Amino acid sequence: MQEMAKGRVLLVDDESAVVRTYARALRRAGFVVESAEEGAAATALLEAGDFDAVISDIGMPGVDGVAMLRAARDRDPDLPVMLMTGTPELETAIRAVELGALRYLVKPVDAELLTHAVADAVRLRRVAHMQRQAVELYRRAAGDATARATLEERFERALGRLEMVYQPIVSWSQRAPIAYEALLRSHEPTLDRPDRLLDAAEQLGRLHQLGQAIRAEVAASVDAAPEGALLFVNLHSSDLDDEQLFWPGAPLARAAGRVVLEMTERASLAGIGDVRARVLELRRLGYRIAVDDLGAGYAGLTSFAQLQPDVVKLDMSLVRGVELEPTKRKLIRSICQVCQELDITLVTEGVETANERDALLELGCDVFQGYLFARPGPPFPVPQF
Ligand code: G
Ligand code: MN
Repeated sequence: MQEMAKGRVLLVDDESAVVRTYARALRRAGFVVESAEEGAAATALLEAGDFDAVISDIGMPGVDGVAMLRAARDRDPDLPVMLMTGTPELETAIRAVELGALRYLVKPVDAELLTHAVADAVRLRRVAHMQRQAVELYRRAAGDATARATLEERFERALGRLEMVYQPIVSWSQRAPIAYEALLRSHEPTLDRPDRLLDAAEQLGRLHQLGQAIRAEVAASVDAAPEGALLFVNLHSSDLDDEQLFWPGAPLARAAGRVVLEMTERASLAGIGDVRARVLELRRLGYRIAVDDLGAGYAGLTSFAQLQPDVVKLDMSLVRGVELEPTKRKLIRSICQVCQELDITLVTEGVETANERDALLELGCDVFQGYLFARPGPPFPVPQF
């Protein structure tokens, strides 16, 4: 069996006798040696081959050893280069070390010293290579762990700093709020938007925990709500898979008679087992059910049949500019009629202007939510009429 090579070495010197002698010593010690007698040829070899070490004369015509050293290190910072000189000068020695030469050898170099120096260099080269790989692995692992830890930490802080704000839902004919929608906020600055907080909960598999925290917050505010006003609470579709939602003793369940649970049309209910039965169970607990964002999702009117809602909330995209768009008006008029026939309360969301309000009134709507009446705020904002 052929003995495994100890490493590939590039030997450069403009004196062929030196090249011959040193190459023989290195080969005898088990190295594979390639050689060049001037800098340009050496540089070409460096570009083509992958060497474990370079040993080069300094003073050569053309590309000298120092220039070659610079080129070699630019290409591969882990490549050990040793420089030799017959006329040692302090200045070149300093330059060589500055450029990262591993050693500075004075000719004639003893064969044993030469082979030891090259063996050390090759070993260093391998260690450097492994170190680089290890650092790379470590960086990748550490990066993942840091990202996870920080999201987890931020989510934890956000949970501790939850706040529910409330926006009135008003009856125009009564000129009074009939309900308030609870909306999620957090004082954790990096997760202060509800969509970000929900995304984080989803990524961390903690949606149920967030839902429970929201329901507990709302439950704690029920007694402070204006008399007779209902509280609307947004459910995430995954909350339907949370047993806690169905416990009769859970904090919000005890106030179920005053609570309307909103199920959004934006997210699909596919994947949630037997939605009908679960919604029926919520009704048995005393909750009322609303379909949220009607007109924004893909479920279309099927959710009417599936959820048999007490309340339907028309998405603000249908409300926006309603006074200018006959198609929107036609659609809203039909929805309004259907809701009246089925005894469903229709809420139009996102009413921002008096023109929108008036157009909606003309179409038969009476219950509004939007900045025109009040922005969401701490419990419980008084709407303007
Ligand atoms: O998806 P859902 O309908 O639950 O979302 C209600 C969101 O709409 C809240 O974030 C609330 O702040 C926002 N909102 C409420 N009223 C208005 C409004 O008049 N205009 C706009 N652009 N947003 C509103
Ligand atoms: Mn809502």
